Amino acid sequence: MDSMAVEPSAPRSLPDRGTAPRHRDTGLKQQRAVRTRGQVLDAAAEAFATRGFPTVTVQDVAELAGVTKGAVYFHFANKEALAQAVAEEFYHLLGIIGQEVKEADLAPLEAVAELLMRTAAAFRDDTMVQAGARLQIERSLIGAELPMPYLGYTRAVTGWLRQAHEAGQLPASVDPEATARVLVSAFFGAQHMSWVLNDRADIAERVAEILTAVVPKA
Ligand code: LUB
Repeated sequence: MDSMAVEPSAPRSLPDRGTAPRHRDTGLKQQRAVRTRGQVLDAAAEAFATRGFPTVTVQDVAELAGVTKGAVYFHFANKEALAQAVAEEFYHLLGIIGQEVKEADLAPLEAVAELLMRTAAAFRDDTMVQAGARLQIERSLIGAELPMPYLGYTRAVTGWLRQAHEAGQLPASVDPEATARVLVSAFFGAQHMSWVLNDRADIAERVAEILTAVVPKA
């Protein structure tokens, strides 16, 4: 699966409630269900980001969300489904960042810098992003398919580096695809180190120095 589609993902549909008759208050009930699902997803993100997939229980998520376990199970079949939904939301958010950078219409090297710096800020500030990244590290412990990591983001970076290369803004000897892999690998390592060593307080500086080292004039 593409891990960083630039298009926003389709709106999530509610679970099929089967034979339940339609009532006049269906709209309100649906609004409440959407809100509850969002609360559960946010609680799952908080739990996975801080404690990791293996130790979190559905009961923990229910308590954090302030709902019953039954309410969690109404929206998500099990803990694996919660992890999948959090990971999908993570890529949805990365996709929004990519789309916003694209729409800012920057010069290609500036776009790469903007993408990485905005992603760094999201890793620092957004629990859903922190949870998605942590779940990807733990993917071998999760009994469900998560979106393929890294490749979508690398493709986005490659596109801008190719443009810069073709416009003569990078030395001819530079391989845009390899440089994109280097940038994404360095970003991934830097965000992880910044998390472990400094609770992400220095992630922006660490990513800025990667940009300086790899694409000096960006
Ligand atoms: C991004 C991560 C962490 C790459 O899958 C992905 O795209 C990503 C998964 O852990 O960061 C951002 C350079």
